[in-house]
Amino acid sequence: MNNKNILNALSQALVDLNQDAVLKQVQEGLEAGMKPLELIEEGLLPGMNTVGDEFEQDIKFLPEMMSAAMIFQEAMAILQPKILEAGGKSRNLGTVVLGTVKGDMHSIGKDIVKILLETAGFTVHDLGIDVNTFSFIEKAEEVSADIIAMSALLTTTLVNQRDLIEALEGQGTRDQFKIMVGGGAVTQAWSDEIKADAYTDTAFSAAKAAQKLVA
Ligand code: B12
Repeated sequence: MNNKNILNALSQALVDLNQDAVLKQVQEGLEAGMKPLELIEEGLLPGMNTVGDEFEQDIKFLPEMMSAAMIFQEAMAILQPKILEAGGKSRNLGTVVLGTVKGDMHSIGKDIVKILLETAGFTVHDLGIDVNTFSFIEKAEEVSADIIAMSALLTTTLVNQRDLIEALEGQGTRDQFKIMVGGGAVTQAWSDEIKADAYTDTAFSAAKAAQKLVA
């Protein structure tokens, strides 16, 4: 199978919720010399987006979305160490406090952002999911973070990104931290509106944007 076929088969296997086939395609891709990031961005992600579209159209339902997420995470368990190996983590570019905002349980995108920030040379404090504003700020102050990075996948939880920026403004410490926002619900327009310092729509570009922010 050529690389394009492997990516298509990988994507389709995730849509079919066929874990064995997903892991087989990941393995085949790696054996064919494909980059782990390519398998994620061009195989697993398009599959996950299709699952999301089918959920919206009532073709798939919540348990199926959960299976897709679990299979995605199994594939990441194979790919993540390979990405970190290739990164060689010797520098320390800065410190990032990362999390998914209050009310939001989506973790997959945040986890990929974490891996790529670490690969780029950042120390990342991952606060997990459903993180309230106070916890973000408390941790950022404790570790003297350079960047606070917030993920939001639900339109209803987006406001929590704005709340954090307003809380920093309220206590007069907005200038101490750069703020990055991302996740499926975020747009450049929203990022501009809340005066975040950076928004990107992929984890790869998030790592690049973070490097610019601390340069
Ligand atoms: C998997 C999934 C779930 C899983 C999550 C499991 C997990 N451990 O994460 C489960 C089943 C739990 C779930 C639950 C729900 N979900 Co859901 N889910 C999805 C799905 C299919 C995929 C999300 C995902 O992981 N994508 C892959 C990752 C890699 O993409 P990503 O998160 O966008 O991240 C990339 C970029 O955005 C960026 N990025 C991410 N974070 C950050 C942060 C920063 C700082 C930066 C710079 C960049 C960045 O980098 C990443 C990699 O490139 C999406 C559909 C979709 N197409 O996104 C729906 C979706 C997000 N879910 C949706 C909904 C409605 C729900 C539920 C409300 C359903 C329900 N009725 O209960 C619940 C909400 C639970 C809660 N309180 O959070 C809607 C949201 C609609 C909206 N706009 O508000 C979506 C869009 C589906 C749809 N089309 O309707 N979900």
